[in-house]
Amino acid sequence: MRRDIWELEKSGPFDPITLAYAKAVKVMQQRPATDPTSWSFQAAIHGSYNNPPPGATWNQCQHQGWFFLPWHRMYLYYFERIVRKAVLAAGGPADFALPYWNYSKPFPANTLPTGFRTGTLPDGTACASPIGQCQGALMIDLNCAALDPIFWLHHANIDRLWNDWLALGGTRVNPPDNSPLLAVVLAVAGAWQLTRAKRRALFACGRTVALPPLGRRADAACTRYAVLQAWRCVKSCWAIMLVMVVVGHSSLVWMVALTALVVAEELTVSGRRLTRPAAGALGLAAVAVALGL
Ligand SMILES: [Cu+2]
Repeated sequence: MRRDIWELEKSGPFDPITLAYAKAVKVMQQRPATDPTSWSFQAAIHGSYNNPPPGATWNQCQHQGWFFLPWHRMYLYYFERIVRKAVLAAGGPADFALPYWNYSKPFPANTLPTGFRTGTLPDGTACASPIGQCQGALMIDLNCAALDPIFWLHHANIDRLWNDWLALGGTRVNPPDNSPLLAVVLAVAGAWQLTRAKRRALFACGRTVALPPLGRRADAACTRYAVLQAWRCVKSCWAIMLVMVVVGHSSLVWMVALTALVVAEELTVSGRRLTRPAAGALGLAAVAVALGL
């Protein structure tokens, strides 16, 4: 169970949980940088100025997107397991979990917990300090943030807020996994590209008519033409539009690719030659989504 750090530290720095964490941090800092369970390696998974050793996946942190929450939850989960192992190996509390820092509470909870301000452990030994390009206020730099022990308590708090938000209920739910539906609509869109109806609609979509030059007759003809034309375009592209609906606004890449396809088909002379290659691409995308690639 993750606890509120300021509840733990109410009566002073280094309660058993904070102390166990501090000691585990030190153990991890003493491990060689090539050890995936070392402090610097764990931090580098988030971000680093150094080049990753062969086979390591560094610089993975996900920000400014929906993936921020699940990515950091996953990251925190494995980090906590590593810390727990070090805590237990050192004879620390059996119920150890990372505390969280709820900085939205009033003073003093909105300040850095006391145990995190000192450079010395209660036994008099010094905490190791970061080296290289990461100095000073680590949390303001994504390539250094995870080197700061408070980083993990900040993310434990975000992880908690996610749960609190869900617990409020109503429309607050995690987005559903719509990949099975997406695979189906992609397959449908691919198949539709191969039909004669699609090619006929696309051909009709590009047709122009002569309109009366002036007056009410021109207005009426314009309106009629616009409605007819819109209908033809929907008939040509409904399947691709369906894919867009299912994808939603979750992925810019999908939006750009599908819009480019529609524009190329409808607005270029050679667009009609695109129907078959596009069918192939949509079919491949359907398979990729179905396989979870
Ligand atoms: Cu991050």
